[in-house]
Amino acid sequence: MKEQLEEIRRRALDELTDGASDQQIEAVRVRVLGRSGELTEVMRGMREVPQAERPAIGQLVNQIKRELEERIEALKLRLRQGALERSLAEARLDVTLPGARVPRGRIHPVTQILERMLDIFVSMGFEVAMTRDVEDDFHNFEALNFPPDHPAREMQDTFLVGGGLLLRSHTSNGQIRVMEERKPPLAVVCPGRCYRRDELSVRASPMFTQIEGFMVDRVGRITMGHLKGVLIEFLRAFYGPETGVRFRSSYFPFTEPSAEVDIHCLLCKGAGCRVCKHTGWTEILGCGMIHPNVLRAVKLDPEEFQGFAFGFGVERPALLKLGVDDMRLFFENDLRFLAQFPSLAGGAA
Ligand code: 2U9
Repeated sequence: MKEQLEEIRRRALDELTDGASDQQIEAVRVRVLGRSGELTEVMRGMREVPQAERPAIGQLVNQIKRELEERIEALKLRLRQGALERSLAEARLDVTLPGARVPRGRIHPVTQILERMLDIFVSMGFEVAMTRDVEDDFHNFEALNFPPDHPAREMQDTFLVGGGLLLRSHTSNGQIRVMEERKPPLAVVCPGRCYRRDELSVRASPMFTQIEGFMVDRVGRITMGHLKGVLIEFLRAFYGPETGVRFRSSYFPFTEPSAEVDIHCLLCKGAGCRVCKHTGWTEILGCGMIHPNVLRAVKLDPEEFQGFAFGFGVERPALLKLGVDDMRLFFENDLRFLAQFPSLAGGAA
């Protein structure tokens, strides 16, 4: 039996060579050490071995078992290490290589100006409400006291999209919707895109950005004085504390009384130049006390409530503030132009 055991050991060790694969090692393990493997079979035959020789045979079996287990473990460890080294060599990462530069975007100059303007109104306690671009005739015209035959309602002035809908021609629709949904006191600014059938030119665009705002409370609490105070505060915060401001009486269907507001020409500071046609002033916004018919349209009693409203375009102040001389540049998406207005959110080129 001893010779039989030595033979099992010799054959196993012959097969467990340094170059043996995982499968070969496993095959030897199962054949020799497995539950019905060769060593187990030998142990079964112990009954025929004389009593006196049994301990020596038992010891030999255990020794062979240990020896083969150790050899198998050593070979498996070597295989694992080899696999790890190969994978490290193949998937080597050079951490000293320079990283790929991720181009960072910038906030569009008109949006930057819009946000600066909104910040000023928010600092005065106004809320910001974003409202819809596609609107119905009631919210864009009728509720704002536009007579049925007003030229702005004509197809040549407003984009009609069918089904009684149109692209809003001002953000006043937003203020109507806010007043329909909520009761005064309200102080809200509505920024957004507006659309009019103008040709794209140096000074105008068929799509432009507006901010309109309003404040409504009980009669006597909001006056033309508050309107002037809010607008002068806004204009001096945006254009500088020395900016000259004047109010001229005007007409809009949705406000009564109405006014247009001029600031000193930014170029000549009021002295008069070609840009301001030698008047020293630039028209910058429109405003007024909300017309009683507009309040009635949103089911507010004009005997009980009163308020002011104002509106202005953002692109023209952006042109003045950024020293750009052609409105079309804002809409062409030429990165060489846009990259000239780095913003807080933008990175290096
Ligand atoms: C409601 C009531 C009144 C908003 C106003 C103006 C005067 C105005 C234009 C200036 C140049 C817009 O960009 S522009 O074409 N706007 O002059 N807007 S008062 O009046 C409102 C708005 C909503 C419910």
